[in-house]
Amino acid sequence: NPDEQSDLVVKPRMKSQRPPMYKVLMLNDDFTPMEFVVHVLERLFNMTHAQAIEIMLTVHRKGIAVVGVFSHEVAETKVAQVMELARRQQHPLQCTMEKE
Ligand code: NFA
Repeated sequence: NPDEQSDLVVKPRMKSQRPPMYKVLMLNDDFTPMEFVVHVLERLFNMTHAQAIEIMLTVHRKGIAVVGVFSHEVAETKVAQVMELARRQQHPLQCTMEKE
């Protein structure tokens, strides 16, 4: 009976469609003040002061760190907000996003 399960007849299974998530990454540079980075992390990524210092130091030491994981739309907004705050203060701070 071809409708019975066998090795050759496979029931279609629905894949659970979770939306892709995006890492927001912050890059180190030699000029942006540490306190500005901490301020950005507190303000835009809802971190405590202690968390913000920890992540800022990770970026400073390792060159790059994930600062959050969001939907595509939220990640794009966060990147744009970081870049706008940095631009307004004329800091070269860079922020980007990539698919998880
Ligand atoms: N490296 C910067 C400094 O020494 C601090 C910094 C940390 C910049 C994280 C960018 C990102 N002032």
